Amino acid sequence: MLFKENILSWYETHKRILPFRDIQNPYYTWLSEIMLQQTQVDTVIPYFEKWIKTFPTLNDVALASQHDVLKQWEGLGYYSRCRNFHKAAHIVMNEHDGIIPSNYDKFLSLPGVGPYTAAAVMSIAFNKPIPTIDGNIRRVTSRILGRKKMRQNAQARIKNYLQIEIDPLRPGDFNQALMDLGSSICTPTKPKCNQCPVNEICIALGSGNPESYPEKMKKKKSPHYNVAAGLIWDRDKFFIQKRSEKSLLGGLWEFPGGKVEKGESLKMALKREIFEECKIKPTIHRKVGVVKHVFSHFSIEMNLFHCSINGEKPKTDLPSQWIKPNEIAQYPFPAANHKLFKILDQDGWNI
Ligand code: DGT
Repeated sequence: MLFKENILSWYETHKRILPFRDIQNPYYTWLSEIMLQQTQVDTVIPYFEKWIKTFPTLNDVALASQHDVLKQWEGLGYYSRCRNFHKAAHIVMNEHDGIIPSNYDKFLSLPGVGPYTAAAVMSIAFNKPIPTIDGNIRRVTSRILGRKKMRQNAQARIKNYLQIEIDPLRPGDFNQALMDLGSSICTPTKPKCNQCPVNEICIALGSGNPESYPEKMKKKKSPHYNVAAGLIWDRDKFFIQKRSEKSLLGGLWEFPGGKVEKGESLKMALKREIFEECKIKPTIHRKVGVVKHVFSHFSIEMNLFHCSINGEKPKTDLPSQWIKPNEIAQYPFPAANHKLFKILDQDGWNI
């Protein structure tokens, strides 16, 4: 049975129609691959479409401010992807005459580009026979080869197999066919093996229990933090600051606050955090609300309190602003803050 022929002819009739596919534009391919890291296709599509309307070329990305690119990325999460893409756009404009490198190593050296993204862009946009190995493709191949344990030698075996099988004339289609096969047929649970174009050679299917391939890794329990933050008012404006570039959610705007430490009440933590960050002791009023948000490695419960200043002005090392509620749309905020804005819109913004 001809593996690549079957995979490619299945792709012809079953491929997902996506706005960044079948368009020879390396900028689109690169952007979509970055957006698709840790994010589902359905979530990415509207962001991708809005982004390319705002920034039709990579040069438009390079010319935009970090604030403006983060505003377009707002809600998509993992914001370092956006900051790195922005930095990489500058490098392409300044050091590569505005041309996205078609050399694997040169492209790999750009910020935010790892081996997976480099392989995807090289194969899809530049027709280079480099296999991509993401979670879907690893699962498909481990089943075909009957590799249950994902030890280093199994990973190497997968890579070798794909390197041999990849179609040198249509490497991008080959990689995308395997991605689509993994997401629609060779799914983690209940794979639809009777519809699979390569079921005849699948060792995992032959074993009678394809779902058990590859062996699932035990997930570490992720920590949960209680966070207290302050909506600090001075008349009709409240205080926001920009999170430091190096922190999680870097470059987004936030309310002063932070994690509750052991033995602290929410209000004690809030007082401490505001004093540490802004050197003021505001009066804490009623709670606006509490919202939950799950990140990749931990989750938070964020408690927001109305606060008012007592004649003191916050002193912070971070860029800061006093804004009115109707100005929030001008700033990129984390998703948890948007959940709190919804509560404020419903219950009223006044203390
Ligand atoms: P540390 O000690 O560096 O781990 O951090 P903390 O405890 O000073 O605080 P921070 O700000 O890193 O932790 C708060 C978490 O809540 C963090 O994951 C970001 C998230 N978050 C989302 N929206 C906001 C906000 O408006 N204000 C604050 N402070 N945190 C926010």
